[in-house]
Amino acid sequence: MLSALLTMAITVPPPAPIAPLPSPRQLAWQDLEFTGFIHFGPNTFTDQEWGHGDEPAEVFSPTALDARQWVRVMKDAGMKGVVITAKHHDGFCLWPTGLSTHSVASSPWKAGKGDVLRELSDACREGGLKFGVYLSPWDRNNPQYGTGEAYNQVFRSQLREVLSSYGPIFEVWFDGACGEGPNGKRQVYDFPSFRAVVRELQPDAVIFSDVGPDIRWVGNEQGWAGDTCWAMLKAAGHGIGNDNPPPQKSLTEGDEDGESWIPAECDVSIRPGWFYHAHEDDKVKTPAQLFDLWERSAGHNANFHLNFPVDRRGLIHERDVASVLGLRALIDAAYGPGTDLARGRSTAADSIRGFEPRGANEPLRPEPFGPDKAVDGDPATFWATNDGATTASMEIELDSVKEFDRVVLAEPIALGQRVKRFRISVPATPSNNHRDWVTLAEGTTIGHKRIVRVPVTKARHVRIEILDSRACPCLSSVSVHRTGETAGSTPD
Ligand code: FUL
Repeated sequence: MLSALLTMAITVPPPAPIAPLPSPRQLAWQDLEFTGFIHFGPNTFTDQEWGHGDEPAEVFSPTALDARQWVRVMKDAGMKGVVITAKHHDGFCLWPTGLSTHSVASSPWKAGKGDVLRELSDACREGGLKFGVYLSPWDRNNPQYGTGEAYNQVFRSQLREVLSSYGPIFEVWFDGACGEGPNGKRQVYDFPSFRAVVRELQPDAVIFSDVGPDIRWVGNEQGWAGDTCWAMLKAAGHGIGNDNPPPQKSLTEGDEDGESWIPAECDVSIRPGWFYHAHEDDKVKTPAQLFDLWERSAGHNANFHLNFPVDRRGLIHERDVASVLGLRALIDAAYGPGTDLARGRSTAADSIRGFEPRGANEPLRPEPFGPDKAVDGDPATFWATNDGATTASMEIELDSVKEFDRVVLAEPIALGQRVKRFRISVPATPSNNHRDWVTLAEGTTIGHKRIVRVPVTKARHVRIEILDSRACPCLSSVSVHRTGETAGSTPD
């Protein structure tokens, strides 16, 4: 009897996915959550943000460049990958390109024998960090820029050099900027052909731009995504950069009815500038400011992409290191192992996929989509409801009355992003009068991870209600946390 019931339970089919869906490369990228960005090049030495392209290669002269230090810092901060400005708008290449003389090969660094991409990709491989590249199509040095196909050919060849010489690349970052080149002309970029090169040489790499195709810019350079943040976007018909971008709101919040799955990446610098300026040494974002941004990016269904302006020595500056490690300490204190008050606690739900009422004397049977799957710590299992449902509610009983100020929700996004509106509540009195709940927070989207800030609350029971959903709701995780006193507290 028991084994018959077990078999039945195990054969309950999962909900059908609802399009659009993430590709495997997009799913893998979203799990990274936190990645590093490095801006380094002639601007570092000339105190500029946008070089003009006529800076002599001699200016590039780091005295103690150590890519292993960069990787160590980023690993210790909990980042999972790094993207470096292989070429910024000034056209200077951090690798010895065969397509131009404006590169490390003409610089005094290592007597022209150095290759920053080699050093960083080697350090990444040793340290277990994914390696990615930013390659600016805008090139203020290349004489071909602005000539049409001739420059597009140069750019594709540069891409080929970079994508075929340094091992696996996880992200290719296409900046949308399109200004004038040395001949005063603007270039019409052939993005479809650029993307084809990436797909050919690095099929697992995600391509970032204003409109994807894999990852979208979040619409600001401050490091946060909207409270509402869909992975979907109405991208069709929209180009990159000045070329008719979708409304800002769409980039920041996504589009519930978007036809394309293009999740957001929140890029921001740890200092005001992207490149190093000594006068910004006292303007490094504090751990609390970074924690606030981390929660509003990684915790708003996006990834947090934090830039380090590597300094003139070729190192991540001590103050930046201290701040980002301070961020890590705040994340660990709030969300690290052992902090989740809901993990493994008992749960109940008003709706369970495939649930069949059992007789009084029948044994309890495992429910493959029970609410316990949202608190088991396994992202592969999830609470799900029957097809056709658009609302549902589950409760968690903590092991005693606990104090908390964050509730973190997650959907199994491989099945598509579903939830449109949710509410979190607790009993009005800790004695748990279930007829009398008070709302702590209401929100809209969930997606990969939604960190919900709630007032500091003492309760034993926590209720999550899904109030509306594009398809039957599913939650792969609900966790409950107390952040430290110094953590960010900017309201949503
Ligand atoms: C922008 C560029 O113009 C900035 O210099 C920087 O690289 C930033 C990440 O992207 O579009």
